[in-house]
Amino acid sequence: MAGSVVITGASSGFGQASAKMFADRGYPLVLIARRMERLVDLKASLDAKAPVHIVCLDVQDRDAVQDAITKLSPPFDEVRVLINNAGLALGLGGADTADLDDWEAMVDTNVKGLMYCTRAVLPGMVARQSGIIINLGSVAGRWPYPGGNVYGGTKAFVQQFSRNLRADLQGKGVRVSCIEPGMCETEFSKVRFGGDETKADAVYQGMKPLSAEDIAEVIFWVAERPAHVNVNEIELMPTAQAWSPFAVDRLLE
Ligand code: NDP
Ligand code: 8X3
Repeated sequence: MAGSVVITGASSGFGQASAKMFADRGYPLVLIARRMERLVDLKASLDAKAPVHIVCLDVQDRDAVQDAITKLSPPFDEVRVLINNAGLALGLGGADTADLDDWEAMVDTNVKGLMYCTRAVLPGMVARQSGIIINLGSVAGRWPYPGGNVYGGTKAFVQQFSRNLRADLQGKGVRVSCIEPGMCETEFSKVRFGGDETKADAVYQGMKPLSAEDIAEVIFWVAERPAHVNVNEIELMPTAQAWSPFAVDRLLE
């Protein structure tokens, strides 16, 4: 296969499911996350199917991201697909009580980390006049909900950054897509609630959420469209999820 697939946040959820899907087709994989032991286990499970290079780094670390991408050697050095997936929500509190450290960590990861990875792969893609960047947005970047505050704001950035990348990259042979899922059962809610599994489980109680494999299938389909087809945005939700009416605070006189 020509070109590698770089997946950030490959140690869990969408990233891990995507790694398995691309490995089944033999693509050289560059798998990035902070938890080394997870990456080692994943590589061991994929080694028979595809070449796998693991990189333990924090996408918030600009120099580490740049270094990891520029030092890739064959068969990984020509990045064909970047899946900008590493990200997180921290907390579901109101804006007046939220923890500023949580807010900064979301901005540093979901916005700045995604920027660093994008900037690191783009010169090579533009020089080769080919490649695709697939960004993980969220319904939270399109629709407000209580407690979504900064998390939703970071995902709105991802949506608009994706569109602006399309504008910059027009005529350069590089495609950009933004995938915006709704509720999906991964480690996402466990992370959001600081490891509280009871709270995380309650999010998906009594409904059927999307699975990581559902999202990996969409990512794979988007990546595999022919070079002249750019899927701009895809929003998807579990059938059980939809919108609420406007909230109205009625002042009783
Ligand atoms: P998971 O928590 O299961 O996976 C998140 C992945 O991101 C992990 O592999 C984690 O690895 C990695 N990650 C987090 N922070 C960093 C960092 N600073 N540096 C490197 N890697 C990092 O969540 P999902 O798979 O559900 O989420 C993936 C993406 O999809 C996120 O961007 C999320 O916001 C988005 N999303 C999720 C939805 C959901 O309902 N699950 C819906 C819509 C969008 P490690 O901890 O090892 O670094
Ligand atoms: C994750 C989906 O609805 O929990 O991005 O914000 S949601």
